[in-house]
Amino acid sequence: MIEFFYAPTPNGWKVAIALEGLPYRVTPVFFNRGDQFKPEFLKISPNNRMPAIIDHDAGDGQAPLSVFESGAILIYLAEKSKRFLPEDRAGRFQTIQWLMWQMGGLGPMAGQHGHFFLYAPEKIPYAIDRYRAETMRLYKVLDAQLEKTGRYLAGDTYTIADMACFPWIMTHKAQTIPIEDFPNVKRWFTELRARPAVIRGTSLEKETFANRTDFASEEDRRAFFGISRKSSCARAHDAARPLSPNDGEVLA
Ligand SMILES: N[C@@H](CCC(=O)N[C@@H](CS)C(=O)NCC(=O)O)C(=O)O
Repeated sequence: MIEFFYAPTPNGWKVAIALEGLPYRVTPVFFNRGDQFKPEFLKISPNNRMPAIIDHDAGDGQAPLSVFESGAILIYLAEKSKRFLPEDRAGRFQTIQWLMWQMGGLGPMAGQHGHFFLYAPEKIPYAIDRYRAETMRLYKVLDAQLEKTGRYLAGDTYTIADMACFPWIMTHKAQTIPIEDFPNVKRWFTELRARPAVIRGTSLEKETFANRTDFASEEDRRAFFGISRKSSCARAHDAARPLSPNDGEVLA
């Protein structure tokens, strides 16, 4: 059984999608009560971020194995299930390079754009313009790759690279990124959001997190959402808007 430390954000959904079909249980990470800073969580995720997993059945009588960083978790799950990561070297590295592109580029840049565009207490045009331009550039790169393959990021096969990128493209509407300008991204996004595992993964534990702004006090709330340790995901959490993969309306 895999224990999945989860909150409903793009980085959480990547792993939720990949876990579909595997035996797992969810341990919710409530940012509003500081679960990510608790010592027992820091033992498995020293960067105080979700997602993280513990595989209690790591195989061959091995001790439970924990993994943090969503990209590493996706590779771990793909190796375990022998799905979504091609075995041939070319396909494997085609997948891994686009996964790394998401982890180092699309996620952080779209995340920063979401932060400055949607949630920052003051609107800073320089920051908004910088991250918007970079996010748009990355959409263009994604579009060109999807045009080249005609199907998925790594070719004809759906892989963990697609799972990693999809939840970030879900943010396009809230971030007013004109997806119409990226027809291959739109085609790919439309196909992926109809996949049952994607629908289930991106809807995981909606009810559990429905009321997630219940901070003990306004002071606690402000301390958590203060600039010093504020991530855009946590602000999305705070905003508690409905998450709906079917219309691409989601925050990040
Ligand atoms: N690179 C990390 C990023 C994880 C991350 O930023 N998680 C956010 C939610 S999307 C988080 O746990 N934030 C908690 C906080 O801001 O204290 C990954 O991909 O796993």
